[in-house]
Amino acid sequence: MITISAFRWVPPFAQGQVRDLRARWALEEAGLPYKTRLLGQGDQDTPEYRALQPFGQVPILEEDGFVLFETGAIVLYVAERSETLLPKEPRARARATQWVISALNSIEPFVMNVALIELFYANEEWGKLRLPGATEFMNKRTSALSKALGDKPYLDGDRFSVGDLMMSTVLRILPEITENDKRLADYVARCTARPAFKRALDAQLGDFKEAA
Ligand SMILES: N[C@@H](CCC(=O)N[C@@H](CS)C(=O)NCC(=O)O)C(=O)O
Repeated sequence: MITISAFRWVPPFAQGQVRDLRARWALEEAGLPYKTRLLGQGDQDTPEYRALQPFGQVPILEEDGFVLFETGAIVLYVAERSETLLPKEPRARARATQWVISALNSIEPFVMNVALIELFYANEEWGKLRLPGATEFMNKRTSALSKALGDKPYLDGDRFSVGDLMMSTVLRILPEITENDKRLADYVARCTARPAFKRALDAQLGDFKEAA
């Protein structure tokens, strides 16, 4: 059975955001059962875990001795077993992959620039100076994304794919993105209304509740 690593507990602001959610959601969409390997304080820095995840982060996926890190790689690995996530038609598959990479490479870094300042450096002088520029850059990217989405329900048209799974998890990192853009708000709401997302979120939150 597949195992996903996750933190045993994180502070409330991070609950529902930790990136094992992406892996859990993909597994739920694919109908694949999984168990969790919950990391306590310090476990991420043990040589054993670092050998599996060089940066000491969650999640990793383990299956029969095979180990994978990076959520992009993990959701694509899982998506290979789910036509819901990855269409069979080669060009539609390529476009779904394109949106996964776009979420991680063209949107997430700019969202994280803002999120990190807001969460950890809002009271630092440099943070106050940097925030408007970082926000402006992020907004440029998210409004371009909104335009590309247009009136379509999903990024590639009528069909949800692993690209939407990744993009919607990136967009929900910062509530202000969807508060300022109705089209992206509707898009994220559409993606996260999927029963598989709800199961994944409940599972992550359930693990935190158990540990509290
Ligand atoms: N690029 C990585 C990022 C993973 C990541 O940032 N994980 C966070 C939790 S959401 C983490 O483990 N943070 C602890 C740390 O970086 O030390 C991925 O997509 O898998």
